[in-house]
Amino acid sequence: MIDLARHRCVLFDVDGTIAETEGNAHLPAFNRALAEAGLPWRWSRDDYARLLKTAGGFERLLRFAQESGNDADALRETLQQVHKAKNRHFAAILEEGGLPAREGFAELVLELAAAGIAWGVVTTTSRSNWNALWTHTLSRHGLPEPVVIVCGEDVQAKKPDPEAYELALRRLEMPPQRCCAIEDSRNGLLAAKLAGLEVAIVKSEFFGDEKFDEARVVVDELTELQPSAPIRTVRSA
Ligand code: XBP
Ligand code: MG
Repeated sequence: MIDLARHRCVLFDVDGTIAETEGNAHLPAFNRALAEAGLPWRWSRDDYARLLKTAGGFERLLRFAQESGNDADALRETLQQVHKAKNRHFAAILEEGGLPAREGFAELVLELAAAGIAWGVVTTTSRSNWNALWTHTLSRHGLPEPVVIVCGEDVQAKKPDPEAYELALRRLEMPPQRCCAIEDSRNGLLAAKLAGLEVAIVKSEFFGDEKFDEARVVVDELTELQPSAPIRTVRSA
């Protein structure tokens, strides 16, 4: 069980948790940027499922370059440009209006607010991607603004390192016992647990089969998480 009402702030991961951004926006944006750069690589959904084990879009590009036998160091600058272009395409895809928040997200944040519980964002995606999601997808729901936002640029080490969660707690001036995290991936789960937080997992498109034993609860949808109604633990198969 997880009782969100015991906490003063609920920290949300972004990709896969607030919206299914990976397959619907990051992946097509990567492929557009790779084509634009004249690189012959195109990623399928299966390629991307494997590459997602590496957190961070730039790190993902570097890893792919190494695995496909390229001199990743020589390609570093090109890949930095590809990553920037990917984030521009990501914003354009969201601006086109194609990506809703996950079912139950807006309702959950509004229920938390009504119960006096704040919400925050702890992601290792780029800040521009968070801004695009807020502007084009989330702002229409009339939500209170998150009380803390930690993005990839704010940390040296991405998830599963706990740095992003530790920074959020410092900014909030709260101990980990007063907050909990909602994540969709094992990397995110480990980052939050290492920072001392209780974690709820909501299963997502690419990470549904990962190992989530350390989570307090595993659910299929955010609609199953409510501040007023603690729910029973449902373990992944
Ligand atoms: C998100 C990521 C990111 C996105 C791409 O992790 O792993 O790398 O896939 O974003 P989380 P960038 O939200 O779980 O912290 O290209 O901006 O890195
Ligand atoms: Mg995620």
